[in-house]
Amino acid sequence: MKVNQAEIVMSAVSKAQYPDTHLKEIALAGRSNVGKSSFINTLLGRKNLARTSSKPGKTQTLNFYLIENQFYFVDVPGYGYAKVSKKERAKWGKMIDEYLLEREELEAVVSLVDFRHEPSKEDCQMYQFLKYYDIPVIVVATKADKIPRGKWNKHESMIKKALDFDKEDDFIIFSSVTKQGKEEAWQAIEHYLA
Ligand SMILES: Nc1nc2c(ncn2[C@@H]2O[C@H](COP(=O)(O)OP(=O)(O)OP(=O)(O)O)[C@@H](O)[C@H]2O)c(=O)[nH]1
Ligand SMILES: [Mg+2]
Repeated sequence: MKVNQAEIVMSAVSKAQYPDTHLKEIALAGRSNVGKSSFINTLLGRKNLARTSSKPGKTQTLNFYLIENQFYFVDVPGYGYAKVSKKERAKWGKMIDEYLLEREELEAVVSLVDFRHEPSKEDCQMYQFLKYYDIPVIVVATKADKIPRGKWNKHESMIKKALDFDKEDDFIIFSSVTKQGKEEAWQAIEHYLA
C-alpha cells in the first residue's frame, strides 16, 4: 500500500476516547523499545509521525493513526518497562486488555519481538494471550539489520520455539533501517483489511 495520508487522530486512555468511525484497526504490540513506532513510520514512509525514542516507555497511550481514511494503526504502549510504579503498570495492563479483548474494530495484532534476542516472558505471554483469544496475529521480528543474514535462520528458529509459534501465522523479519520486510508486512496487514 502506498500511503499518502496519515494522521494521528487520538491518544486514548479509555474506551470512551476510541474513535467511533467503525473503521478496521490493526494494533501494534510489543515490549517497550522493540520498534513499534518505527514500524509504523516505516510502513507509512514517514520519518517521525509516530514518536520514536531511545528512552523506553515513550508511548503511554493508545495512539490511533488514521491511514488513507481507510483504517487505523493503533500503537499500544510497550509492556515490560520496569521504571514505572506497579500501580501505573496495572493501569496500562487493564487498558491494553480492555482494548484487545473488547474492541470489535480490531482485525489483527502485529506482535513485535526483537530479532536479536530470545523472546521475553512478556513476549511469550502476549503471543499466547492472542492465540488463546483467537485474535489474529502477525509476528514481526525487528532490528534484523543488527543480525548478519547467515544467522537469520537460527534466530528465526530460536524465536519460534520460544513462542510456541503456530506455523499458520505470519512471521516477518523486519528492519526499519533497511526496510527489510516492509512489503511482506503490508501484504499480511492488507489481508486483514480486505
Ligand atoms: N537498528 C535498528 N534500530 C531500530 C529499529 N527499529 C527501531 N529501532 C530503534 O529502537 C529504538 C526504539 O524504537 P521505537 O520505535 O521508539 O520503539 P517503541 O516500541 O515504539 O517504544 P515505546 O514507544 O517506548 O514502547 C529507537 O532508538 C529506534 O531508532 C530497527 O529496525 N533497527
Ligand atoms: Mg512507541
